[in-house]
Amino acid sequence: MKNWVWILLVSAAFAKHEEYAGWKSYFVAPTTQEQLEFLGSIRDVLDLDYLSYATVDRNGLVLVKPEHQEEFISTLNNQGINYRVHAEDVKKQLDNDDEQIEARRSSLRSTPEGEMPYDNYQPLDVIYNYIDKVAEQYPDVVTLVTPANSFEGYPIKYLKISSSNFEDPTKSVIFIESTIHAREWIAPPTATYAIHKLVENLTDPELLEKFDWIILPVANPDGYVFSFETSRFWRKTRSTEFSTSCPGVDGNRNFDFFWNTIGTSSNLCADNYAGGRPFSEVETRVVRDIIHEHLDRMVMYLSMHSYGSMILYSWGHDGSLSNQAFSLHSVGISMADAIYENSLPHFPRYSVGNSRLVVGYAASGISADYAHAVGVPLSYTYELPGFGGGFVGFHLNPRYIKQVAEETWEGIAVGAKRAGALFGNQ
Ligand code: 0X9
Ligand code: ZN
Repeated sequence: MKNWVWILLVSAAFAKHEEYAGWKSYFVAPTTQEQLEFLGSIRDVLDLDYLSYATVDRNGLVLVKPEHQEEFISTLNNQGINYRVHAEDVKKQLDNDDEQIEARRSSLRSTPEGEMPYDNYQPLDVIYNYIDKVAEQYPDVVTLVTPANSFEGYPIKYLKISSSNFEDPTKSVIFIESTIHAREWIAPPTATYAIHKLVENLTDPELLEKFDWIILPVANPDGYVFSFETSRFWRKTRSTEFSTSCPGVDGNRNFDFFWNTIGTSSNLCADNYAGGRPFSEVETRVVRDIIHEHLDRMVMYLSMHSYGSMILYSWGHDGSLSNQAFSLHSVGISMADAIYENSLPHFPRYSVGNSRLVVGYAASGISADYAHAVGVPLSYTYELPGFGGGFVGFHLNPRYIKQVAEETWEGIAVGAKRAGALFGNQ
């Protein structure tokens, strides 16, 4: 083959974001619960990818593939649902985002080894260096646990944080799991910031006197790395057990709670593919095992996702309420209030409610429902702030990462205290 052909082939293969050529993104603005439900119902039919969820009074953002553009537009027009184009050319927008993030990276000081910067999105090795360093520097309070390797062989790491080595049976356990969905890059900073506030900068000693903490900042390291290096919108794991051409399982559909009954796809290439069986993924088994190991003392489980500014609770498959609904709602509101008090005026206010009703579509096999079903009294999915709060293209502007980490921590801290008071042994 001629040299220039090789050059063309190689550059095409490595051109970034090429797979998103022809995709468009739209803001959608449902004005009634029926319209919101309708948007949820066409998700699978048109293979739509909601990056940010709408509520009745707030825009959502949806990615639409080239082959579904026409039908998407005509369907929305028929239903009278308001929309407007966000990015005419998703690939170009991603290229712009990259440039801005890179420009920001090069204008900032370089980060000393083992520090966790909050001025930009961080690759896995920076997060892992930070976790390792904290564990090394604070051995009396922090234990690093590597229960397994991911499908591709990255260690899955979590920290146990305790002033009594997890040996005091009267303390309540709080579990923060983050980034089971790869592309949700605002999640890891909220988890590492919680570590920071419990270990390096403890301003509220009660949080260690009464609680033991488990923090898993990147539950899906394979997917996270893949979303940095190859496909920005990668969501799933990267396992190839069920397909080599379409790897990956949606970690938040892989838990054994009404598994694969609704809001999942049997198409192996779909973003909400539930896997061949419950807990087929090592990444979800790690989360399951942590829940069971500490179940007798675990009062709150948080699964950190994005985007939408929502605090969601059970049940996600049918929209019914659990018999803990009052506590779930009341503590959810307390967390949202604490966040609001520490938020910025132009950030959207959190919505709190049943996940199926607030998001507009049903989902089965989600981690928060599993945790609640097996006995964690307070179990939530956090959809962290995104669009509307200052975006560069598809990213929450990196200048707001710190803000989100800080305000989310205020919510978590209030939630922990209320969880301890309601369900703890002290
Ligand atoms: O779909 C999910 O797994 C969660 N949203 S995300 O954008 N982070 O993927 C939300 C699950 C909420 N539950 C229901 N919709 N029932
Ligand atoms: Zn998610």
